[in-house]
Parts: sequence; C-alpha cells; structure tokens
Amino acid sequence: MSLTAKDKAAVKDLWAKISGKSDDIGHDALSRMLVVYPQTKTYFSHWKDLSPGSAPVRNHGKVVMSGVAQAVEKIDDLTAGLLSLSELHAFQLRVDPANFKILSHNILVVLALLFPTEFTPDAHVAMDKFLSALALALAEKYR
Ligand code: HNI
Repeated sequence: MSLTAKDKAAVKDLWAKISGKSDDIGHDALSRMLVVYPQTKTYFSHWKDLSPGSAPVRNHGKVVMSGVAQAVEKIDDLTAGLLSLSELHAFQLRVDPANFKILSHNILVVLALLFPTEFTPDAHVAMDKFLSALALALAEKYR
C-alpha cells in the first residue's frame, strides 16, 4: 500500500492548510491517546502530569508534530527520512510499534474535529495511508 503521487499531493495540500495549528493538533491527539488508551501512559511515567492541558503533554504534542512535519518533507522516502527517529523509538525508548497506529488514529480523529471542511474523504484516505506509511517507517529498525 504505497503512496501514489495523488496521495502525496493530497497530504501536502492538507498539511499546508493545517500545519499552522500543528501544536493544537499534537496536544489534542496526544491527550486523547493517553486518556482513551491508558496503556500508552507507561512510556511517559517520568512526567509529572499526564493529563490533557498539562505542560509536558502540550510540549510533547509539539515534538510529535515536528516528527510528522519531517515526514511530510521526506514523504518520497520515509524509511530513510525517519531512520534516526526509528532507531530512537526502537532501541532507546522501546515503544511497542502497535502504539504508532494508536497515535495515528488519534491524529485522524483530531483532524476530523478541527478541520471538518478541509478533511474531505479524499484528504482522509491520503492522510490515513500517509500515517500508516509513517508508522511502518518508524518500525523499520525493530527488525
Ligand atoms: Ni515519539 C520522543 C516523534 C509516536 C513515545 N517522538 C519523540 C521525538 C519525536 C517523536 C520527534 C523526540 C525525539 C528526540 O528527542 O530526538 N513519536 C514521534 C512520531 C510518532 C511518535 C512522529 C508517530 C506519529 N512516540 C510515539 C508513540 C509513543 C512515543 C506512539 C508511545 C506511546 N516518543 C515517545 C517517548 C519519547 C518520544 C516516550 C521521549 C519523550 C520524553 O520526553 O521523554
């Protein structure tokens, strides 16, 4: 299921419309992930406050979205583009790759909420494929 030229164009088009709200998207998606899938909290047990709106959740929302921004830039070769980020998640952070799908899902939910007009079915399918490819690239170093 690789990204077609049309998918890539749709992702870049949507990204241009939403990236100004990147911090809000990251914060809301991360907050939801931690609330709705509490098993994901184990990776962040060193934070003082894991509740929505807390400083570490806000900050990490930005961090995650900077990774997504990097992926949009490297959309033609996600595996190479995200290799060091994959290494970090695999060897240092030891994040179970199943969680990448969970976060991707939450990002889609937030895009639908914040951008009901821009998040058309075509934009949705392109973004879904892109986030799957991103998750696969992040999982690259696990095997
Ligand atoms: Ni993730 C750190 C990007 C999914 C747990 N993560 C980062 C950093 C980026 C990043 C960028 C900072 C790297 C650095 O310091 O050099 N993470 C992404 C992206 C996704 C993702 C693009 C998927 C869309 N990370 C996840 C998931 C989990 C996760 C699903 C766990 C549930 N990430 C972490 C943890 C850290 C982290 C833990 C270190 C955070 C800290 O502050 O200790």
